[in-house]
Amino acid sequence: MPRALVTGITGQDGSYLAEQLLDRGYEVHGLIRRSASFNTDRIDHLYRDPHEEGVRLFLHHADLSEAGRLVKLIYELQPDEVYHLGAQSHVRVSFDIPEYTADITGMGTIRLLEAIRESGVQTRYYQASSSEMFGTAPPPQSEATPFHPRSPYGCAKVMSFWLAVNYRESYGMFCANGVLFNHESPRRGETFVTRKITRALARVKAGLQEHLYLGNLDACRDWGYAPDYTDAMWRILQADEPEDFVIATGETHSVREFLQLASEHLELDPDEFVRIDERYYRPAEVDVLLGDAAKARAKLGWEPTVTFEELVRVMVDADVKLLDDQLSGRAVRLSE
Ligand code: NAP
Ligand code: F7E
Repeated sequence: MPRALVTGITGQDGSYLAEQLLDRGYEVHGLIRRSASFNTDRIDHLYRDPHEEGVRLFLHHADLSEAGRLVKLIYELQPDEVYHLGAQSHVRVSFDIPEYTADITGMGTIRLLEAIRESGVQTRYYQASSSEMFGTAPPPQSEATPFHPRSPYGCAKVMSFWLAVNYRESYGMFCANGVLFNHESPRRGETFVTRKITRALARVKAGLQEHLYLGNLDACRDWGYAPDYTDAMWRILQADEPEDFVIATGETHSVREFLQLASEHLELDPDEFVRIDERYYRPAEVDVLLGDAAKARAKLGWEPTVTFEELVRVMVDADVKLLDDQLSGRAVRLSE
């Protein structure tokens, strides 16, 4: 049975990836942070008491700030594949906590790669790289596009990208980057713009919220559906050689378009409740992201399966249902 270790298993992508790996017959080990509040909502539906027979999902307390723990886990688990998804992943927040972001999103990668190298474990390593690394580079962006990051988060991800390349070139390790453009789902963190919008719309429609405060509505993103992107991660690690791949839909839409379409789906007029608050502007913005995933299509047979319009509808419907369940006191699971 192949064994995978997933950092960031409690996040949006980690939860879908864990589901898909379990479906593919893997034993899955996830790294979770100690938290005073429960932080495993997205994977609770996968978790079973380890005392039961046939359990294939195991969670381990660790933090990307602690190298010794990472070495111990890699050495003890001897994973066949490591998916490094853990990060301080919020771009706007990275301007407020740049040093922490560099430590976790950047240095965390060195700690993990060193843990693999020092333990001598032969494993395939996936690095969660980001379109945010392209920053001001004009669209479309592909594997050949030079990076020009615009945030501490983007800078930390550039460092991690090159570390994965460097460990591949220096030590012959199987390290591959997935340069993923924005991908969303009903499990998206509540402060990223798509989820912030769909969650607020459900509340406005229900009469629970009067206004929605947003920042730059003109930014354009290439938005895909998260489970398609976690499938790409797995494909990247099954390739014969470790290579870097852009994963994107090849379509770009503005935040304004997302807002308009989502509002129309609930027969709402955004002009009536959306307000602009400059606090959500960034000191430096990434204006247009539009990915060219031709290499992934050709070499991995990867294709996005969900259109922009479908993604908007799925997210709005999920937030309407979530709110409805909360209001009626039904048990709520982010996994639904
Ligand atoms: P996410 O929902 O924000 O999840 C981040 C994960 O990292 C969570 O499990 C979080 O744990 C964990 N984490 C944060 N700080 C940590 C620390 N100090 N030690 C250990 N774990 C820590 O992110 P996502 O959207 O799933 O994205 C997954 C990865 O892909 C991230 O590296 C992100 O930067 C990258 N990426 C995302 C996108 C996108 O559009 N979603 C695009 C390109 C790249 P808690 O649950 O405890 O907070
Ligand atoms: O912002 C604009 C904002 O925070 C998208 C992360 O997963 O994808 C994500 O980073 C756009 C930006 O995502 C609000 O200025 C307007 O232009 O949803 P976001 P992001 O910054 O693109 C990349 C690929 C990652 O790697 C990251 O980990 O929306 N925007 N008004 C707003 N954004 C937010 N968050 N909140 C607003 O009110």
